[in-house]
Amino acid sequence: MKNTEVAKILYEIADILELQNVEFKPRAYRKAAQNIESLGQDIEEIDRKGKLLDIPGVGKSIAEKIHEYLSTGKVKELAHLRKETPIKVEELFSIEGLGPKRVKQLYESLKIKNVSELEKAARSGKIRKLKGFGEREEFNIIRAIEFSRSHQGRMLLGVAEPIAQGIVADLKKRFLDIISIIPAGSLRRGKETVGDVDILVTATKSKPIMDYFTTMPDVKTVLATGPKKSTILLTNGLQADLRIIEPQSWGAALMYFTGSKNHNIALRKLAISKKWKLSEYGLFDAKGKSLAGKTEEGVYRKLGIRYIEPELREDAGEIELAQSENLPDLVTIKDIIGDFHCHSTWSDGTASIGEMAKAAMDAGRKYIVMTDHTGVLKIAGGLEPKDFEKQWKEIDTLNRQSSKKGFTIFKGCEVNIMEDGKPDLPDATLKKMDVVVGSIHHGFKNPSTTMTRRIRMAMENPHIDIIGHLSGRIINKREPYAYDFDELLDVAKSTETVLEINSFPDRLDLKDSDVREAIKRGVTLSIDTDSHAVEHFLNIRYGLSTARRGWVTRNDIINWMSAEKVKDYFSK
Ligand code: DGT
Ligand code: CA
Ligand code: CA
Ligand code: ZN
Repeated sequence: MKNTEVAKILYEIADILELQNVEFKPRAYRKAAQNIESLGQDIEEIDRKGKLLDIPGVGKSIAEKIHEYLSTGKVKELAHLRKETPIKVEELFSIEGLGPKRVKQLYESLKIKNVSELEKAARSGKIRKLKGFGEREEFNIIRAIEFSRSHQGRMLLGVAEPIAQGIVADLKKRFLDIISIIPAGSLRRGKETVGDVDILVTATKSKPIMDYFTTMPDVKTVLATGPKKSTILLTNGLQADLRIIEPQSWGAALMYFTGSKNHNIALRKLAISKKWKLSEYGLFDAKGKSLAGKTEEGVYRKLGIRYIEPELREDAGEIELAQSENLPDLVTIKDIIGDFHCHSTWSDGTASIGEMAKAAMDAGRKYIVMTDHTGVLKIAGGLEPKDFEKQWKEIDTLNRQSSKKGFTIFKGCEVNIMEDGKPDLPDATLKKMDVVVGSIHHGFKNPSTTMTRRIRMAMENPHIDIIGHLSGRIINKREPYAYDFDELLDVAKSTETVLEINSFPDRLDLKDSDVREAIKRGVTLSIDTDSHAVEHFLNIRYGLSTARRGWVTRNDIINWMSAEKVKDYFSK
């Protein structure tokens, strides 16, 4: 599928047009790109059928460019734009703090076109002299460049997973003799980023599968190839291995290549303590006789321990607990019937409340809390008290319709926690809402004592129920704010404030290790999508894997509660 590639081209056109101060068009290109990214269908197939115009947001001119790209591999207009504005936009935008306005200013005043020129200018003290910049901004740019450099090469789980599943689905469709196929490695363990994808396959005839894998349309480079294993780099930047596995070794290989490496090492030690040998080929006794290997369950059982879910396989105490039958019963998707954080066109979402409710219902939820942005966030279309009054009328109407389907829309908001720790909506408005999420969206760079006090005050506010994306990190882009997590866990516990696990692929905030710490301390969590578009409800699986990696059980979260119980829970 070339969907990601096409979207990337459209995003680039949007970025350059924005730098050229062109109005409206950037938004149209972005919208089309978003829709193409989340399309279930292959864009090439749609193009072949001449149905590009049926894609929402794709008009005649965008359709022409897509067709041109798919048939020639180029877009003349983009080449022209790049010549007019020769800036590596995507590269510069990946540096935290740089948006269109600043990138434009840097280009016009210092001719900065890419990150390496940016770094040179910053290190030689040229940036601090620009209007609107100072020493602090210059220092922040250098830090952001270093941060981004040290995180390169790892792809977000939410980007890699759909691509990997796409490859798996394609192979399954083409080769009907495939017995088992699965992406193992860090992806199967649900890690927030993956270095590469490790696909395992068992089939009666492996050569044609391998041949196809290394010549698929999206392959950019074949890094290694052989009868049992090949490694490819895709045009979208993903690196993937395909390994052919013998059926009798399937379980052992799946365990081995799921990892983690430390989990494997600990298991191997356990085998050795029984005078056995564990490898990717199976579990063998001292004489080399096979004891297990066909299934993962069989190998764990033979080793005398309960099956360990992939998300727990980090050698973080899971093997000991599996030996004593004390593994946690991890939360599953069945436990998630509600979503406490999503947005509509009332603020910066792309769909109406009704459309969002329908999408949540389709994703298996029984209720959502509508949490549009509030006042201060003008760019995100923040709502004022009188806007909420109007929004509630719409919600009441929708609820009268959807109650027949057993679905509830709760009234809420994502209120800004201001620098003084206060919400930017009056208490009188907050009081009328069912659930209030409080988040920080500006003023990130204060010292730890200030940030801790600010968040503490929000938790102590009786109207704020949930703290959204507490750390504020953006994976591969922005570090968490400075704050005293330990102290805040105490405050969350004593004020009964819920902490969110935000499922957005580049947030996953709280992160896995913080999740584990939070529940150890008895803090209650919610797993939410923060959806800004209908397709975002599907991101719940990434929040879920983060929760599972943090050893979360059903009792640690609020998402299993029925709508009636939610009302009850938050009215006290
Ligand atoms: P990644 O790709 O960096 O996100 O992380 P993984 O965990 O997918 O690591 P990767 O792709 O290098 O290898 C996949 C699995 O194969 C890994 O989780 C465990 C296993 N493995 C790889 N190298 C070794 C090794 O030297 N010893 C052991 N015991 N296992 C290994
Ligand atoms: Ca891997
Ligand atoms: Ca690998
Ligand atoms: Zn939000």
